Amino acid sequence: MDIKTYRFEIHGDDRGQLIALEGCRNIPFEIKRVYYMYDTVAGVVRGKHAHKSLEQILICIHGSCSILLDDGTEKQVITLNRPDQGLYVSNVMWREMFDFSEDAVLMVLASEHYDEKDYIRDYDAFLKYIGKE
Ligand code: T46
Repeated sequence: MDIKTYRFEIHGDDRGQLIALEGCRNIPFEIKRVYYMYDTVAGVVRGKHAHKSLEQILICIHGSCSILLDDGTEKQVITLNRPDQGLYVSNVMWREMFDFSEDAVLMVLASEHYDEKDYIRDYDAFLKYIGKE
């Protein structure tokens, strides 16, 4: 599986660090939505779905967490633990987020507005959708 990760430029000076994210520049799509999760309960697994069209970049801007990506053939786990590291998650990719540190803040940049109809929340339905059933 071809996993795409990004390392964003850090504009650091004697005041501290700053990272700038711009749609269609260092983010590969127009950003239509930003959301983030924090205070995640220990041991919880989030996600467990795929999207029909949505593309996203996941950035753990504080703390750490792990992301399982599954294209229906292969699975890979990526650990996010740096505010300058982004993980591209394409459409039609099953994802699960787990192993959140207590202080984790996972920020997501999304290519589309929220649309429940874009979700595939059942794994067998996902396999069927991609013709792997
Ligand atoms: C994804 C992974 C990485 C909204 O009202 N607007 C939103 O933009 C989002 C993302 C969620 N919600 C509501 C819908 C649910 O009532 O927030 C609640 C929790 O959402 P969900 O259970 O879908 O959260 P996760 O963490 O399982 O999944 C989220 C995204 O939904 C999903 O697109 O790829 O993060």
